[in-house]
Amino acid sequence: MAGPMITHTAVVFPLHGGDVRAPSAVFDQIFEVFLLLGTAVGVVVVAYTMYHALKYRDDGETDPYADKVERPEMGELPTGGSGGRKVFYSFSISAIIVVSLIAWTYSQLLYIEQGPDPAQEEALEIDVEGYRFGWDFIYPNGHTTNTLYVPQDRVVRLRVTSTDVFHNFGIPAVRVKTDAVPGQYTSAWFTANETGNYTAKCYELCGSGHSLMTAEVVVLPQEEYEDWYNGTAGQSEGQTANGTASESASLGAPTAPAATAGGVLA
Ligand SMILES: [Cu+2]
Repeated sequence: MAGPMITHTAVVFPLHGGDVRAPSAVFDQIFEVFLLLGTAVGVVVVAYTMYHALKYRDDGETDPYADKVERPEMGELPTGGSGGRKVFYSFSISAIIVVSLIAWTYSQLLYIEQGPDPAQEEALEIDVEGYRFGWDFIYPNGHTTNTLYVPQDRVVRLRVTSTDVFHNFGIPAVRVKTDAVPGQYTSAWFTANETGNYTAKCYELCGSGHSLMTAEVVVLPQEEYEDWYNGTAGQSEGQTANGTASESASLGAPTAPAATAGGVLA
């Protein structure tokens, strides 16, 4: 693919910015539903087991039900006394619950994959370039930073790539994470509902500085972000990939092939 395409679009803040369901809310809900159902299943199974262990315990007496029930022989499938209806219902209800859960979870993950309707929400697009060992953030006006500034309650679409080796860009606080692969772009999106400082990290082992390959993420109120963005023209702080590559080479880190390091995004 050719170099990063930077489109010059006006910054427009939609009035319904906070309406979009954030990925963090989606993942939290999936977690809560599974936690709740898992707990419910655990309680039912353990309670049922304990109850029957107690009820049918060997208390030293002879079988008090000997004349009332017909005991299954060794190897015979118990029918539960009603033609296997109990087994049938248990299986059916379990299957319905499991299949519904899979379908629901899948629909939630599809939403994460596709992102909110572009007609409903105009996204802020930021290019992310990983290199050993740091991140450049390139804004629609071409401004480049090493700190990711984003407005609160706004859909942010990231186009992530790498200028040398495989990296992986992730911000745990807003539940976004995607591969940074040289020569191609992967996209991911998030909305940050609360202002504050967060940390982005590299999640693909990429060399001696991998664990230090972090970037600060600052979520600003929309007006503050707009002020910052309007004052950014012509004062970029990003590092070039080539400069970083030669730095790491002098530190003894393995150097990527020339075609990957410099050629792809030149
Ligand atoms: Cu990395």
